[in-house]
Amino acid sequence: MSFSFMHAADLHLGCLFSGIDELPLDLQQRVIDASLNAFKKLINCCIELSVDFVIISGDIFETNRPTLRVQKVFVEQLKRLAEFQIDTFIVTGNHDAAVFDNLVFTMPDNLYIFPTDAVKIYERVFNNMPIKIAGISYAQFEVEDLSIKFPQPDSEGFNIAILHCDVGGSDHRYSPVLLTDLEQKGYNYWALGHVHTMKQWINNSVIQYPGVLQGRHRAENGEKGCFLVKVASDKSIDSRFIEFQDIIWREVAIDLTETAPDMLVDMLLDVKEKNRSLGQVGCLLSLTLKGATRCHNWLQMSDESADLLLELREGEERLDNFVWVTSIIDRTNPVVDWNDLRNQENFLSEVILFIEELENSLTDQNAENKLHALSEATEIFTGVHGLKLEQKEILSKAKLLILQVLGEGE
Ligand SMILES: [Mn+2]
Repeated sequence: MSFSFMHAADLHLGCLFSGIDELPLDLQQRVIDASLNAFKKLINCCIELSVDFVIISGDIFETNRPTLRVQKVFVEQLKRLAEFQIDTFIVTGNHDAAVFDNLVFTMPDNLYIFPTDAVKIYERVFNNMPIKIAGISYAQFEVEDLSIKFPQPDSEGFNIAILHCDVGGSDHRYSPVLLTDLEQKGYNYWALGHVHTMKQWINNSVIQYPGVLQGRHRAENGEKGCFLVKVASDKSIDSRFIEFQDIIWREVAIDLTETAPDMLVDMLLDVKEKNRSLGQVGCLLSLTLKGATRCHNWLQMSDESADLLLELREGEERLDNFVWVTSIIDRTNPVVDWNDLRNQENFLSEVILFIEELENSLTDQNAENKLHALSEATEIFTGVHGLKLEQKEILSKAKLLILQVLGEGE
């Protein structure tokens, strides 16, 4: 290996988290600190692995006026890197454009902030390999395509470009760029920021987004982190994703088809423990229950489902590696003997057979029209709107609904 670096982006230090109002206060504080804790974990790892430098590709801060506390954590952590002679290269993004004009601490000497008016290039040599690191920062919240400002690099050594941009994006505000334009520039590595989920395109150039370091709400679920990039003396790139989140949002679907009511609580407790064993972080877990199950009727009782949530949350607020069940979404159906109903030769059986006929001819245009009407009727009856149901799901809902209306349900 010739050298290595860490490529992070979108730290959003000091971000506000959404959907945490119902958490106990201890856990709320833990979530509020999560972006800072994830950043500290990243710095620990850089020191442990002795990387040669760190790149942060914009949106380091949630706003361009971070609080004193957030600024202090940032500066303290960079100073720790300085003690180990690890440089940090930063561009600003749309969230933190011009933030460095607003900070009240002196930045350490190991921090290199790219200017906003033109691409700047820093040069380094690691194990005899010359490295050039090019980048440009956002001057304000909205910018045009900044990639055109990057010069064609020379072929000597290893060339890195740092940019906060929207690859393939149609939004004109955040430096929309074309993937092919980045590829044609000839840089070995494009260290991108802005897109919050990890994404990579590996061809002649390695072009990648690490995504956020810490998820900020339920939609940013799953593992979050950044790339450890190792470059060999032949310039080949080995890039590995490392998790750094301090709190993880997870969504788990559980099929209860085979679950009897007396197994339900133990089964969900077991799901909770399995999630805890996945890592030493706090977990905010949303459960969706599915399947035609004997648990359905019990789950329909609101008192019981509220109790179930309390049972699953018991004692979690005291644990470092808590698993807090944020919600239980009940999408279960009752158990119905369709064969029996089908054979009854009455109005109900005729309707069921009609729906099943539709199920069997889903590709037919005529069926599409009937299906549309059926979907609207289901929405009117159930009061559920705007759900983009799959066609099959619409039909199975319609079947259950007709059963309910005609009074044959459990
Ligand atoms: Mn961002």
